[in-house]
Amino acid sequence: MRKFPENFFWGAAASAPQTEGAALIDGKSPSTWDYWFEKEPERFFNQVGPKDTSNVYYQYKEDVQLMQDMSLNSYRTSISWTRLLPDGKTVNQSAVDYYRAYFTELKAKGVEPIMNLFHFDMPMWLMEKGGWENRESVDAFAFYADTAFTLFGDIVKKWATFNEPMVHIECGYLGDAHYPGVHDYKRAIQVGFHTVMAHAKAVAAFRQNKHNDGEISCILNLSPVYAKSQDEKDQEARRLADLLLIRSLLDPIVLGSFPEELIALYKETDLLPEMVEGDLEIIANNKIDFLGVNYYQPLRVQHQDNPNLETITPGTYFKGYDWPEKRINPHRGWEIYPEGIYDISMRIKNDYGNLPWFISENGMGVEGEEKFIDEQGIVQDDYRIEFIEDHLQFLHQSIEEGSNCFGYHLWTFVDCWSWLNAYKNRYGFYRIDLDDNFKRYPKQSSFWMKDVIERNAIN
Ligand code: BGP
Repeated sequence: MRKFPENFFWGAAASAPQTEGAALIDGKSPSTWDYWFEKEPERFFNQVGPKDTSNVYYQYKEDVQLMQDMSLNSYRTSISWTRLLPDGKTVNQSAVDYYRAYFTELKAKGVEPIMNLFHFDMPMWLMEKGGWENRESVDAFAFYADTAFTLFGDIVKKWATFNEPMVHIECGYLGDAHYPGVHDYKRAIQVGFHTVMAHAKAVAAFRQNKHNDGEISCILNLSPVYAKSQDEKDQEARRLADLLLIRSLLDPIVLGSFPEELIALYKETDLLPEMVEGDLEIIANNKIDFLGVNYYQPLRVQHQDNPNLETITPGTYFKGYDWPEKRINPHRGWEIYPEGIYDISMRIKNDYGNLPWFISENGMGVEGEEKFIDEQGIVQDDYRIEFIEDHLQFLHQSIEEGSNCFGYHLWTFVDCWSWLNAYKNRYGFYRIDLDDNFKRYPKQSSFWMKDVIERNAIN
């Protein structure tokens, strides 16, 4: 039996825009997702939109009860910026009532709330002014963060500023999975810089805010990067992929400064973002207390021939490759590589001061999961149990070797809506029946996990 440390955080993760529903109800103003769905519903899987996320706004009590029944001791979700401050300035009292009641309920049932502030849900009023491209977004976010600390700091003791900021940068400005879906590396880097500034100013507000005595973090997707070979060129591709996709955010957020190699590369390619005097000092002075790490699959890269420096993108420097021995999740196509969790863990220990951290997301998406429902209505998700157990083994090993990991959260508790993919891939411990008022049914993995949590151990 492999025991986990005492008081280990066992839980699950979600976000407001993916679970709340009540999209434009009780004063909430539109985020880019509400707007986009209205404009182009055909982009979304089966044309299911933000109104039809997991209905948590109305069913949170039932969910919290299920969490307690499963013995979860922590849960991460987010606050919706456009629900709390519909115009960016005025507090919406129904939002305050809802969040206070929800967080109080979690606490009352022994589930520690970890609250994140931004999970890809840019307010539309701000997007109309350029979103993260506009410097105004930095102070707008810091104001929102400070408001949340004041209103909820007496209940919430663990906070996060952003979830996977690399995703809104990449998917919105180097791809088209997020609004506005443009392809422009210079703009992407400016968005990235303003995001880091917004994070640092929110941390600064947190340190000054008298209404809370908690701790603050940021949640990053840290897919470890592996090279195709030991060949020098492939190793260089690995180093660049890691620099652009991992260290560009991890370093300023944890260490307080951007890697020198990154600044040099941006100077060389005329991509340095615009900064205001004093910005780097604010970043240096506002480091986090703990880190959230989302891990699904690694990134495998090889050298890219003929870099095209005119239409520069991260792919200019490296390209992906198919690793022949890959273990694949056949229901989602993503690689399964539990060893990756060990490598991340050791890296935080060795290169990032052994900062306290937790797995803030790990999980297995399954398309067409209804085919695994048995006569009792239970999804027989042995594949998910195996997935979690394999990852926990490597996590456990790293803790034995001194990693400062304090928790593991599965993505997600009840099946939720996932952006353009809507309900295509299911991830939850609980299945949601969309044809029957979002009714919740346990999956086999929820029984298995309850047992792990109660023993605080895996076999
Ligand atoms: C993470 C996000 C989540 C969620 C998850 C699953 O990157 O933080 O919001 O979407 O990925 O992704 P998908 O539903 O696309 O399989």
